[in-house]
Amino acid sequence: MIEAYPPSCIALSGGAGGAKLAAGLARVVDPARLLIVANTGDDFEHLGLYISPDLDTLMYTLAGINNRHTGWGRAHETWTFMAALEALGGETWFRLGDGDLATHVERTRRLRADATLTAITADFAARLGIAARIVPMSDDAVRTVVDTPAGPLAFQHYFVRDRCQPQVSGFRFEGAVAAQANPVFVEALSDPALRAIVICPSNPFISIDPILALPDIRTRLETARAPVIAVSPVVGGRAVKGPTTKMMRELAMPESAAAVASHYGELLDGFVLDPVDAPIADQVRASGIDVLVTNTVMKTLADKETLAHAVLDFAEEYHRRQ
Ligand code: FO1
Repeated sequence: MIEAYPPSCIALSGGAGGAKLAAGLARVVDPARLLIVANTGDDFEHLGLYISPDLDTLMYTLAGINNRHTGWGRAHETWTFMAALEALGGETWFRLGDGDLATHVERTRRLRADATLTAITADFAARLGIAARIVPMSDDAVRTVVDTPAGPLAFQHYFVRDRCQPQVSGFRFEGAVAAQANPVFVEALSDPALRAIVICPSNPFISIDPILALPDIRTRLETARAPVIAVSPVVGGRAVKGPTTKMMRELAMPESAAAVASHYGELLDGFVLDPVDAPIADQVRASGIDVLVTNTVMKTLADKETLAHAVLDFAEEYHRRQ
């Protein structure tokens, strides 16, 4: 087990978009002092396997073995299992690559042997050579349910089986009230060494809100000594990836970065906007949130590192002003 130091930076993240910034942060801070808190609201049981998509996307991305084209699963994947399953009439709407399958089989085996998701993730990450700490937001079951006019949908049914087509009317995070936020996360929030809390550019509704729904987390974030800084997942009125702006439209919200900032509300000390959205910076500032305008579209590793540096400098500037 890698010696755990008090984290200087906590990153809240879902899958693809958030994982890019998490990877950038892991390159610019001492990774042993970076704590990445992963959304587990997308987790589900499928084919008898426990699947945790955002934990896996974060692990694979930090290990450099993520599939850049799909935004999930592994690179250089093979699909023998899927083809064989199809031939047997099994469910293939949720695609499991052969290498990715090993993650789900071994995680499921360990969970059945009473290991915690936290412990399993720490061991998998160490084996993948990841120095940053990745923890699930909770070891208790929290499941995102998508409310639609035709009734509630389990998250992966909405996201993958129905390809985000249904109109959303709201989200619920079943189990969140009774769940215990990961003690590693809770402890880090009150650590005097903490310099920054970063809400990565993931989908606010399905990747970040489940974390914020855990007991006392909003309060702990608001009272933490470190600034809470969110990077906008919306640029020029469009989501960098995924259904964020479609959801905003369906929730009758403006499809703008400013609407994301006000969605997080009181929580935020800082908000990072792409230069495309510089014209709305004053609108966000008007609600008492500091704004940094810098490139938030991460195409290269250098982009991820540059954004990570900018966010951490933004946090240090906040401390200087206290
Ligand atoms: N997303 C898809 O759109 N289609 C898939 O077949 C699919 C399979 C899959 C397998 C493992 C995994 O960790 C993620 C997978 N995802 C797939 C993405 C997943 O639904 C999303 O990453 C999250 O749940 C939302 O960020």
